[in-house]
Amino acid sequence: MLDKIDSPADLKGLSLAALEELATELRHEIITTVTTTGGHLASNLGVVELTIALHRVFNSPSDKIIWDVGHQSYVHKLLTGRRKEFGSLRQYGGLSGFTCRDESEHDPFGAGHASTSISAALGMVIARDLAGEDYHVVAVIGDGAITAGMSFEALNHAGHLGSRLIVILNDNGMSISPTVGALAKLLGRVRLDQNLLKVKKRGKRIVTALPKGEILWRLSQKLEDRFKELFMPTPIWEELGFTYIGPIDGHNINDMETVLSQVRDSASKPTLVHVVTTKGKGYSPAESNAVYFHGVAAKGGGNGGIPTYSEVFAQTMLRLAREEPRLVVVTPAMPEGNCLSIVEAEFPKRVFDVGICEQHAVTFAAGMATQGFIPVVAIYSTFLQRAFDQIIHDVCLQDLPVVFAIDRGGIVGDDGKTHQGTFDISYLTLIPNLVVAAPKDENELQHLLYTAVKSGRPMAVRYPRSAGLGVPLDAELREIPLGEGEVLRYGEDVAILALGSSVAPSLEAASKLAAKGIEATVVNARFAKPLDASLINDLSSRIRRIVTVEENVLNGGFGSSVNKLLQESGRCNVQVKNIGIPDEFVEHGSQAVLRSKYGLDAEGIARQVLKLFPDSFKDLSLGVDGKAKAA
Ligand SMILES: Cc1ncc(C[n+]2csc(CCOP(=O)(O)OP(=O)(O)O)c2C)c(N)n1
Repeated sequence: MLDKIDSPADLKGLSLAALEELATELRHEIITTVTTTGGHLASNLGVVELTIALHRVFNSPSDKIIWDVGHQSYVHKLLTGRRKEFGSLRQYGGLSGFTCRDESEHDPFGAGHASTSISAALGMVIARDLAGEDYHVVAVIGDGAITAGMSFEALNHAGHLGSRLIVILNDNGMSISPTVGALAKLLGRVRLDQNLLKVKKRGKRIVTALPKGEILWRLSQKLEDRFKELFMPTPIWEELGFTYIGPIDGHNINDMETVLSQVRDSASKPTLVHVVTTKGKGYSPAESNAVYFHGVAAKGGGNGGIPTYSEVFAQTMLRLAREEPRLVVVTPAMPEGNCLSIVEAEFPKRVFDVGICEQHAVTFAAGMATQGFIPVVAIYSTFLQRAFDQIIHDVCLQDLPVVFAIDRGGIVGDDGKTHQGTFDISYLTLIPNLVVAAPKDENELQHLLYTAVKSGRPMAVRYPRSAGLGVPLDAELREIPLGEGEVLRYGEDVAILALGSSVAPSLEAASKLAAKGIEATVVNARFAKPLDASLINDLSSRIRRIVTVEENVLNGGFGSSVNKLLQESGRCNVQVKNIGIPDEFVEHGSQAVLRSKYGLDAEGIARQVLKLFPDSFKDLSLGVDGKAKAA
């Protein structure tokens, strides 16, 4: 079946039996591919029938289907002409793991971050109406993503405008972890109600056989009304100005087609169709453990037993929570990614999953800090972008002691452009009062977290997505003086100032350079703010070439702060080279491939340092394999 589908048009004439067969093949294709390439598995298995129904009822690309987050768009990709490239999912140069406007005309809006679909869809709706056109706009959003403030801002606005917009709420009860919050509870009652409805249907068959005056009959009518009052979430959506339809079984293609066709043909105002699905549907390991199978790693991964930075973060939090009763941890819907289960298990009242609500997470933490608590916001670099103003206005302006534990800083790899953590050093170092640090290894991570918790200041500690370097973890935690770097290696030809994950490859680059007769000093900067001004000034008074290395955009990054310092210190005679990410978005691919592309691995760093040397060194240029090449 799947071989015959090149575009959604090929779905239109198929029988229900053929569609069900197609659903099975789609699941098979997704399971075999994603368990090799890595990617979002359970979410995609849950939307197979929904995606088929959407593409049969609507006419993409003239009708616009917008997938929130875009992580569940694999079925959509397979049905919209991307089957042949599907094996390249998330690989360098291959298909993106999310929706992407550059990839297909069937992706009207790119995503990767959650909760943008209703706003984008509403924008398209208004553009359509202003242009006098007549297509349908459908936003598909999960029960996790709809809890974000941005979704509610959009719902509120959509209800106010009253224009024809279709929102499909794909409710599987799960974000990555179980969805949290009052709305989740309300939706949970509806899902429960589905089961109750089944029981009720059976009961009704018996009861309707009774004469109308019977007590049992009257009781059943009362119960039915009570069920509706108790369980149906209609009022909340209706009050927001939407027509509510549902709940519908999201694995029944027929039912969905019937409802979606009705909505397509008759809705004239915002309409929310509530579809209930099972995350991981059709693959029992994923159905029974949707959290684990939300995202799976590519084949051949593994850390060789070395703990990841995220794991060391969580272990450190556990230690600190035992010693410091004022410590609390806040996560915006990422307890899994941040490995927080060990902390939550021991301190369930001091770990807060606030949902996909980064802005709220930061201000919520600020509020707790005003009352003497020490909140640690555990967050991915890319998602912290959402809370830029909250960091400035609510935390730093009031100089509150909130710790930002920033995971996935730098190049994250296969999630691609939407997820790279390559901006945080820039957007954090410009904020007054904030200390910004990055450890050279997992041992230093624990000391910097300890330092941050003790500091009484707003402080960010940024670390990469990877296993640690395998260094031993000190038993005693110690405070590192704020703004103090360390010299790891001495050499008089060039000083390489490296930040965080760039320290290890810089050291390796220094060894390569030494083999060619160039002696490099290597500094673990540790702090992007405040800089170790005395160390940098001292080095620049003795060494004529300064190189900075960071996994961050060069604009406004660590290197640019060093440049400013050198300029202010009047070091005009020093030759400076900044190594980092140029002014562009970093696409998807493995971390190794991307680091090599941007010259951020040892080889690339050594090659760029060599360029600083006069003609006498030219014949020392390194080949791509790291061996010296004769000029
Ligand atoms: C702003 C933002 N925060 C966090 C994430 C990480 N994330 C990706 S998918 C997801 C869960 C989404 O849940 P839901 O919308 O219910 O979709 P499901 O996977 O259950 O189908 C989260 C938290 C993100 N993509 N964007």
